[in-house]
Amino acid sequence: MKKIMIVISLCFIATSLMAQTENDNIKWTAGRPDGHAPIGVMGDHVHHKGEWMFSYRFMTMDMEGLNRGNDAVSQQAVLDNYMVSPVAMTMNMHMLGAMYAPSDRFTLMLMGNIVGNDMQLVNRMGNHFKTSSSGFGDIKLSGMFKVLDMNRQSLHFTAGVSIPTGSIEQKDVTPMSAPKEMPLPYPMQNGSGTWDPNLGVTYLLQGSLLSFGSQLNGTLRLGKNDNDYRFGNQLVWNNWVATKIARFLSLSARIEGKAVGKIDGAYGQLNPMMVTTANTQNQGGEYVNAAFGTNFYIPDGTFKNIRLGIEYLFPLYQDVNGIQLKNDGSWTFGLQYSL
Ligand SMILES: [Cu+2]
Repeated sequence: MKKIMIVISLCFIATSLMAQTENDNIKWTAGRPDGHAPIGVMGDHVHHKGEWMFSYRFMTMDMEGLNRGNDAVSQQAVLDNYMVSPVAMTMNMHMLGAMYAPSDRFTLMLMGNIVGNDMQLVNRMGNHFKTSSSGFGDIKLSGMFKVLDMNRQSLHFTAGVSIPTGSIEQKDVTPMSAPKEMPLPYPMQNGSGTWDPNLGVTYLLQGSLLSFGSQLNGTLRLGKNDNDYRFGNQLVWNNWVATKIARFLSLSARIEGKAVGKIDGAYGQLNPMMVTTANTQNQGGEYVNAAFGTNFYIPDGTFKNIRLGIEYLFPLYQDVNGIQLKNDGSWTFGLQYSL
């Protein structure tokens, strides 16, 4: 916790330094490498009337080892209560996005993804096995309303909905079900199965060399999906500082706080004693992550307005509900092109 407080204080010091850059009447601009947030942040900016933007992101996340709450727990302790224990998991996600601004005040955003999950597990006999799932995830449609744009500051509200296009019927063969397939646990599904509204607010501030952004985003899960459950609500708070070290290059640091609720309801086909991930009590938690990244931006010439972003995110603190795999860090690579 001490480490987290130090990093957060550093962010605030950086911010107050920036506040001292003179507040002339220049408007906030996307035309610099840190004019977009670190690539792991979504919906951080709006566009001018008539502008389009297309983006592609690849995210890969590793999880390994087990936590009960805030503390590490051994595989043996898990196998005392469950027939199977997760060992590690890798999640890969390809994300495609499009943005269009019908006016200076309003920007539309559409995001879709293809997700692939691989989980390694071990049973009480010590046999290791793997399960996999992949396919389209949920599609997210958002509208962004700019409410402030002056003195190098910008503020916009985001309202969106996640459309349940991702499958919640992912199955695979396990040693217990062979040769048949069985339904995979909650974290291995491609989508939420529910229509999830989300609301957000984003504040941006630019100095001559530094920039700062803060975004609060909440996702509500309403109703139940076809398998009689809904994932937990989610609240994410992101804060980032970036420094423009050249016309085409910036470096960024980010702190992310995240709270995810437990699953409500349960899928009757999953046995909660089989594996931790099939138990609705072992979902969600509180997380603080830190991330470092870089944005590369082409300000002019033939490839003007192409942007490349790379970001590495790692956990500072994770207090999970029940027993869950530990987040080990994730990489995001992205390409953005506006015209
Ligand atoms: Cu954009």
